[in-house]
Amino acid sequence: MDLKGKRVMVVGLARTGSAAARFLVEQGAEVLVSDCRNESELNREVTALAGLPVRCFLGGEDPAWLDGVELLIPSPGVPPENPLLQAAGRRGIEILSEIELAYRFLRAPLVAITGTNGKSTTTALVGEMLRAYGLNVFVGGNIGAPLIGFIGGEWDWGVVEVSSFQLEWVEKFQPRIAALLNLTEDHLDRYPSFQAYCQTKERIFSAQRDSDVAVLNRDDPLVWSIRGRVRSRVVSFGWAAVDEGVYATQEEIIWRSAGKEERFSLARARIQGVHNVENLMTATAAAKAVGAPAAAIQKVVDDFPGLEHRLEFVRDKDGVRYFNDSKGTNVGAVVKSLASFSAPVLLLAGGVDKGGDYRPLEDEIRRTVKKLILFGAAKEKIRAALGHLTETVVVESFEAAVQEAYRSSRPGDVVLLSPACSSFDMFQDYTERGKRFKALVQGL
Ligand code: UMA
Repeated sequence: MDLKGKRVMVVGLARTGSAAARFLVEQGAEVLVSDCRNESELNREVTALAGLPVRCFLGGEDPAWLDGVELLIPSPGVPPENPLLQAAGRRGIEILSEIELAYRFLRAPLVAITGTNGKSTTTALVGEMLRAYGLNVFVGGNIGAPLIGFIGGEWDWGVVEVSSFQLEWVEKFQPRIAALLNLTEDHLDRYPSFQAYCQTKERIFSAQRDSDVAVLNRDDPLVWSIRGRVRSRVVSFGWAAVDEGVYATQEEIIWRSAGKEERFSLARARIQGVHNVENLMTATAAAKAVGAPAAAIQKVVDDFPGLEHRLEFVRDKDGVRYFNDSKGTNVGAVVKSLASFSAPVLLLAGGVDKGGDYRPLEDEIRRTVKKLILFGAAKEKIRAALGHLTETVVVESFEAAVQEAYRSSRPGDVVLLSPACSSFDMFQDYTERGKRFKALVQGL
C-alpha cells in the first residue's frame, strides 16, 4: 500500500489518532486530523503533534473537510453514524480501521483475540506464554497500545486484543490465529442489535484461510455456531473432555491434538475463578497453535498475576477485602466477577448505561450481594431493574459510594467495584475510574 502523497484524514485525536497521524507522516502522506472536541480540550494531543506536517480540524465534523481526501482512518471510538464517516461513505472515500492499516504494514504473524469479556487477560496471557517460549513478541491493540505503533519492529509474533469497534472497517486483516472467547450483550448503545454486535465480532475470522486457526468456545452456543462459517482450522476449548482441542477440570487444563496430550496444573495459579480458567484454556489453545512448549505455558499459568482493574485486590481494611474491577463495564463481566466470591459482597455499580439488560445479574445478586450501592448516570435504571433483590442505596458521587461501602461493611465482607457500565459520565476511561477507586480505598 503506497501512502506517499495521498491525502488521508484521521478521525479522532486520542491514542489511535495520534499514533496513526505519526505513522502516516512517516509514510509521506498528506495528513489531516479531525476531532469533535476543540483545541482547548485537546491541548496535550495537539502539542504532541507540533512540528509535524499535520493539519488539524477541531471542534466539529464538517463534511467540507473531506475535499480531496482519498482515505479515512476512524478511531475506534468514532461510530459509523459520525457525519464525516457518513459523508465519506457517500463520496466513495475508502475507510479503513487503524488495525487494518497497521496489518498491511506489519510483517509479524498475529494472534488476535476478541470476545465480550476476558480478552485483555487472555491477550496478556498469550503474550507471556510466547515470551516464556523465547519469542520476541509485542502485545497491543485494544489493550491500550495501538497496533500501528509496532510497525517496523523485528517481531516474531504480535498478540493483539481486538474490539468490535476495530473490526468495523477491516478487509484484509488476517490473523494467523484468531480467538473468540464469548458473546454476551455489550455496546448496545453503538449497535442496532445484539446480532449486529455479534456479526461485527465474527469479522475477526473473515479474511482467514485454511492454513489459519480459529479458536472457538464450545460452551458458548453463539460462538460455537461460527465453526461452520470459518475457512480456518477450528481448535475448540470448553469444559467437557474432548479428543481434539482443549478442556479443563477444577485441577488442570488438558490440551489434545493428533493423539498427543499435555496437562497443565492449576494448583499454583494466581488468577482464580471459572472465567480465568476459560481465559487460560483459550491462551493455551493459541500458544500451542504457535508451537509453545508445555514448560512455557505452565510457567505462565503459575506466575501470571492478573491485570490491573480486573478483579484486582486493593487492600484488606479491618477484615474487609476491597477489589477493583473497574474493567467490568458490561453485565456479563459483572456476572463472572460476582461468581468468583462466596463471601457477602457490597457491589458498587453505575456509570453510563450501554443499552443492555441488567436482569442476567439477578441470580448472582440474590446469591452473594448484601448491598448494592449505585452511582452515576445509570443509577436509577439499575435500581429499577435490581433494587428489589437486595438492600440498595443510590448515592450522589463516586466518593460517597466508597464511603457508603466502608460504613456498611463488616469483617469477612468483600467490597467490589464492578460497575456494569462505562465510565464516561465521571471519568476519562475505566482506568481513571479504577485508579480513583484505589486511591479512595487506600485513604480509608
Ligand atoms: N471523537 C470524534 N468524533 C466522534 C467520536 C469521538 O472526534 O464521533 C474523538 C474524541 O473526541 C476523542 C477521540 O475521538 O478525542 C477518541 O477516540 P477513541 O475513543 O477511539 O480513543 P483512543 O484513545 O484512540 O482509544 C481507542 C480505544 N477506545 C475505544 O474503543 C472507545 C481503546 O479501547 C484502545 O485501547 C485504544 O484505541 C488503542 O487501541 C478502550 C475501550 O474502551 C480501552 N475499548 C472498548 C472496550 O474494551 O469495551 C471497545
